[in-house]
Amino acid sequence: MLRDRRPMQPPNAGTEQAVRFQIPTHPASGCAYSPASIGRRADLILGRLFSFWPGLDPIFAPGRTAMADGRTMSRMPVILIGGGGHAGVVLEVCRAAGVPVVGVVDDDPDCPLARAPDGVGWLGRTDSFVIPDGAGYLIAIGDLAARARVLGLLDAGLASGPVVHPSAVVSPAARLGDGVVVMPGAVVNRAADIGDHAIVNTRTVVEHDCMVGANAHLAPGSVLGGGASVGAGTLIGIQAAVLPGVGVGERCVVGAGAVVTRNVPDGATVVGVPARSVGVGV
Ligand code: JB3
Repeated sequence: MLRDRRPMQPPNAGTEQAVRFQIPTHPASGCAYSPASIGRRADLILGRLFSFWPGLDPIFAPGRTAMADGRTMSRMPVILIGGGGHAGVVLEVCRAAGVPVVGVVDDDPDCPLARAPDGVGWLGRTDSFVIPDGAGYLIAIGDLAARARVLGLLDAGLASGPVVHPSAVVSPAARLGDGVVVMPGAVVNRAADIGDHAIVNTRTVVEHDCMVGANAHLAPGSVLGGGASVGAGTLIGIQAAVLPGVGVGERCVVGAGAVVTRNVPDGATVVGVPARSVGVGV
């Protein structure tokens, strides 16, 4: 993935592979004025307004959440990296939060998000896409290894700020890193710290004083007790729990429904109640 800090270019300038900041048209319908394409145009127009006149966006995005470090949720238009099932949910979170989505970058031009009637236009493949000025990226792939691979291709300065669904509750005394997506119904309590590009999935609870590393995935319904920690690149499975004060290392996998009662070393896979090691992690 390349970073292009030059001004926007006219169509067809430069290499054929460069994909520019443009209003995407839906590849399936090709219809310029379908409800979906109108939605995409609205996303893009709002994004342009926001980038030129930031004071406008509270009018359009009342669900914005203030962050403890003084930032607000992302206000820049975003490009989704990955266009599968997870990306569809990320798209809805962005729309609910008033964050404009420019389009999707996926190695498959026919990915589900590009095909969906309410989806967004396909912009290009990861290795040939040129990120335009004025947009940030959100990694919208669920698989942690794929996320890490894609992140390795990106310029860190371009990441979107955090995006929070309006139904989530995030303490003003919590910190969310860049590229974090907080899904519907999640709770992030006081003094919790969520690392860059981590996924706080649907109805997850991150209690007070938790530390979550970069690119970790807290799967739907998982619960971190107060002061628990989760290392970078670790998956906490669906409805798993980590008891208060317990630490899970980096690149671990905690199986669905597991209850972690003791510290877990880097790279371990643990399952069950209480959780026991069964091998190596991601
Ligand atoms: O369980 C829940 C709530 N969500 C799951 C999520 C966490 O992970 C979901 O049910 C899925 O199991 C999975 O969602 P995801 O990652 O969207 O998987 P899938 O539907 O298979 O879509 C992955 C998309 O990423 C595909 O369109 C791939 O082509 C694309 N992709 C994979 N590797 C990539 C890359 N795209 C780019 N640009 N670059 C890559 O390296």
